[in-house]
Amino acid sequence: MGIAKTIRPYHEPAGGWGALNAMGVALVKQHIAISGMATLSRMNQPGGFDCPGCGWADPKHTSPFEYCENGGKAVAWEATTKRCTPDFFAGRTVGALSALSDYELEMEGRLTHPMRYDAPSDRYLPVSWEEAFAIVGLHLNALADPNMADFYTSGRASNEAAFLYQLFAREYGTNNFPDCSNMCHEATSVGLPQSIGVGKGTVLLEDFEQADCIFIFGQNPGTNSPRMMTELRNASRRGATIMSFNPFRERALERFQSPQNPVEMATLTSTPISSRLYQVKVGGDVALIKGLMKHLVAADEDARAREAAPVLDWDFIRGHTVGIEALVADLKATSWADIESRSGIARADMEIAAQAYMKAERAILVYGMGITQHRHGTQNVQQLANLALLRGNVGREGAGICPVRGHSNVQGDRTVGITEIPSKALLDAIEARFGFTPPRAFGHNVVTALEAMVRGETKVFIGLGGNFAAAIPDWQLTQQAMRGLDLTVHIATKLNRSHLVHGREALILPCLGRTEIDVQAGGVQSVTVEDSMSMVHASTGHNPPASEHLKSEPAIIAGLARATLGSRSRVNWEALTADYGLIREDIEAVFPIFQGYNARIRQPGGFHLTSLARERIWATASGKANLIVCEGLCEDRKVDDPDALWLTTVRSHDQYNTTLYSLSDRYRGVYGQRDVIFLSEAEMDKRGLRADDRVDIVTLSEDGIERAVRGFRVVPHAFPAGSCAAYYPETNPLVPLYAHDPQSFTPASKGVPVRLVKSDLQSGAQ
Ligand SMILES: Nc1nc2c(c(=O)[nH]1)N[C@H]1C(S)=C(S)[C@@H](COP(=O)(O)OP(=O)(O)OC[C@H]3O[C@@H](n4cnc5c(=O)[nH]c(N)nc54)[C@H](O)[C@@H]3O)O[C@H]1N2
Ligand SMILES: Nc1nc2c(c(=O)[nH]1)N[C@H]1C(S)=C(S)[C@@H](COP(=O)(O)OP(=O)(O)OC[C@H]3O[C@@H](n4cnc5c(=O)[nH]c(N)nc54)[C@H](O)[C@@H]3O)O[C@H]1N2
Ligand SMILES: [Mo]
Repeated sequence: MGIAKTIRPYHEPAGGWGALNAMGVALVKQHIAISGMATLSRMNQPGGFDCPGCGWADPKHTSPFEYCENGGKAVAWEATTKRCTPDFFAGRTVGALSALSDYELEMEGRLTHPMRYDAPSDRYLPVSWEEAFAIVGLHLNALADPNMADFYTSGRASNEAAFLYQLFAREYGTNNFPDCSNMCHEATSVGLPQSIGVGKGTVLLEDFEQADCIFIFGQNPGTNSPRMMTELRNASRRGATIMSFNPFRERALERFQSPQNPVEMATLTSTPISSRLYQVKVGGDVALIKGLMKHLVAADEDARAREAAPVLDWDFIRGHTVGIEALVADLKATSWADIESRSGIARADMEIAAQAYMKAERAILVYGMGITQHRHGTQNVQQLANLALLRGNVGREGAGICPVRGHSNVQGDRTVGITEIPSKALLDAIEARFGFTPPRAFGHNVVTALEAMVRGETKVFIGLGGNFAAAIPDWQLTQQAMRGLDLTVHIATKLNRSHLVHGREALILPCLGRTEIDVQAGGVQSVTVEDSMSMVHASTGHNPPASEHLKSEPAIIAGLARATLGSRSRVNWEALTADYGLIREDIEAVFPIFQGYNARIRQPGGFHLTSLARERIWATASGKANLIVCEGLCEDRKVDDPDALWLTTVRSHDQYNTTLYSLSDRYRGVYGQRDVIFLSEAEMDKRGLRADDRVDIVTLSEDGIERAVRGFRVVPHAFPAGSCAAYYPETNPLVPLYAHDPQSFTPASKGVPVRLVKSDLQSGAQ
């Protein structure tokens, strides 16, 4: 790694030459030369592959090469020329591998062979595909109840792979589909349907061209969806008001230099993005949004008293919503003092934002993990929906709610049936199409899956991608539970922690990545994905596979299904693997919104899955959009420790979830290290701490169990009172499994009550 551990504030705008330079470094690190650049040029192009990075949309997938630093890193990570071969495994016990860091594990490169854990030698040894499939079949068929197995999905899987996966698990007999989105946008999937009848966003990329006002809550686009910066930069240049609400002053939310713009690059100029950044306290969003709405309601009453134009959109509210009286009553009953102290933002400052919002003809509310990953995540989402509805900002051009999805196909996986709480319509449609009776009982989400593992009820875990063991909360408890399983199976492209935190038997099944050519009996195959704006389009790999032994995800799932279900299966797995067009025909039969699927993906840019809320049709029980009251200000649990701080766990600029591209975080000025905690000077003074001191971070647990990470370096940062931040996943041991949103079960990884203890350790090792 070789980078000195330094803290050096970053004064440049986001993007720009720093981003181009970082991209070059990533290519060199992955040993990719010119061919890497050729690969990049096919990203998000007609006939090319969909970027395996984030779920942000592309301008119809028809624009010239759109440069994105972190998209480029995601591709370089997959297209690396490094290989993790059986020789590598032969030389190391799993015990020895466990001592390597997550960064070192993935730096070994692409997995090349199916591997099986051999307990006597504590090593992974090569295994044939047929044998691997048979082992899974044996285990699954030996279970007394199919609900003793869990089928996890990470959101990179294509629609075709995800559909086959749910079909396999449902024919086998379970709805146990813990999914990465359970830790991510589940508060959206649960909260928005109650408010507006759909669990997805209501905007298209075009809407950004028309919005006068864009508010960004708890989302870091410069790092996690850099292609969104193009929309923000254009909006800013047009004179739209952009404001952000985030405990960090994220650099890209302040200033951005577009690597696509020759003038900005040559003259080292940049575009200011947010006209104001509100540094809300960690967990203070319900208070903040209520403050904004309280201003709107007051301004509306004032306007109406003066017989001026109303501030609220009363035609919309009366015609399309229910609950306005209760909402207004709640806002009036909530005091400014409470709103200010809980949000950390002064009433007068909130008024400036409210004024900008009420002046705007069309506003978009964008949000990310800072909103969803709380015990009150669903309530956060619903208060944002209220804010949009009060001014009729849903179902109009240039306006809407925009949850920014994480993984590139996390939304699509959900659309094609990865859900532990299937509707009757879905199960009936599966039964009608395939002729087997799927289980009706609801299954596990991530939290309930982990609880069942902890209780010893689960025996088999299968992971379609992802790094479950590292992404989950409460490692001490949950990783130990994973080690108690009979069998763990991971369909993966690179070695990661989850392969080492294994059950008594374990398999690693290496698969093709999205950039690679997928040849099946019926010829070269494409897959399809759905982005954050509900656009569905095809993705076709062009690189030769990393190894001749790899199989595609659909082929692996079909292999598992055949070995498990044998002749009792009603599904023709071979035919579906030979031609993914047939999988799409099945998807279309089960989900009528995909009508004309195979034809429509041939259109450049793909097609849009209509969202009813966009048409102002409300698929709620009331038939209207619901203005939902949230009691109080979500003070989280009473924490009686006067030294308590609220910790939020965030991504650096150089990671993709549990994958670390480097140990640095350029925009936040941190180099060569990740064991740091960001804290304001005021909070440091209170604790007698100085910059570079080392502290242990200890959760204020409710169950008496000690949760701590040790030796983290204090980095002064202008941060709100009572709040602090550190990196995910290093701090996942601090997030208790019980600390989740009771409605959506999203772990509260953005709101952990902690205290700091001076540490003797000089490194961040636990
Ligand atoms: N390069 C890259 N791209 C990615 C990913 C990646 O790891 N790397 N991950 C992908 C995935 S799966 C996802 S879900 C998305 C995640 O993308 P984001 O939603 O941007 O995720 P985070 O970085 O976890 O946190 C978002 C922001 O929330 C702020 N925040 C923290 N706590 C609070 C709070 O209490 N209130 C408010 N208002 N803000 C808060 C943080 O300061 C941070 O700026 O990105 C996707 N894209
Ligand atoms: N404390 C805390 N915890 C969090 C979060 C947080 O903000 N804070 N964020 C949460 C969120 S938003 C999410 S989405 C989860 C992420 O949880 P996951 O989705 O489970 O994790 P990733 O790190 O994205 O998974 C990386 C692994 O995916 C595999 N992989 C990559 N590409 C492919 C592919 O094409 N096919 C297959 N089969 N495998 C592939 C590689 O082996 C790689 O090691 O973590 C959650 N956990
Ligand atoms: Mo995510």
